[in-house]
Amino acid sequence: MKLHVFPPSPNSRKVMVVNALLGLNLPLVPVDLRTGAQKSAEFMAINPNAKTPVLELDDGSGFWESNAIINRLCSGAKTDLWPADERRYDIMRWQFWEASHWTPACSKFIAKNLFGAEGIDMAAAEADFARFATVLDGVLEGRDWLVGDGMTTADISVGAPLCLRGLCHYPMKGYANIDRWIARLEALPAWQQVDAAMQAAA
Ligand SMILES: N[C@@H](CCC(=O)N[C@@H](CS)C(=O)NCC(=O)O)C(=O)O
Repeated sequence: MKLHVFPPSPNSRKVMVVNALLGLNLPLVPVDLRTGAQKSAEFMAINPNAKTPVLELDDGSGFWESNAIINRLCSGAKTDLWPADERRYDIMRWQFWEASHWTPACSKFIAKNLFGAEGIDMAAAEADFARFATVLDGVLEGRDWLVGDGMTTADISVGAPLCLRGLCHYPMKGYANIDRWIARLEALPAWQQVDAAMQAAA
């Protein structure tokens, strides 16, 4: 198996962190989104959505959607990152929340401050960000991790978009529980390894 990734992207970060955390050492195939490599016929044969990341399986087919990829990788490794009990429903809940609400809220700041997009209503973007950051911060009150007592793929999925919070000026003031929780993720060597790959690709 191989992972097709663009290291600066939060969704690629998820699969790269899990690859490192589990010591899978799956080869990383870089896909430079800035050059449109994701739209090549070769790449679209493994992901017709023309998006990274993709897990290329041994038969050459592509398995896409970052949250599904990380759960699948963990399932093969039998790790508490994806525990084989009811915590999985809670993890999936956070992963749906991340994809449906959290990443879209962060994306407005990425579009404006990284890609220079014009015409975004930034007041609305700030309100949207505050709405969901308040939910996350509230749930993290008195907790180290989102689900159960240990880190799971929920933390990796929800934490990933925050890798761009400084660069893209997310309005992060006033969320002390998020600050503490993301610092825990950022202390992981696996997270730092992806930071290095992100900087090298930038
Ligand atoms: N829901 C998908 C989203 C993937 C996604 O949006 N990837 C972005 C990078 S973070 C991408 O490849 N964008 C390139 C494009 O849209 O052309 C997942 O979680 O894997």
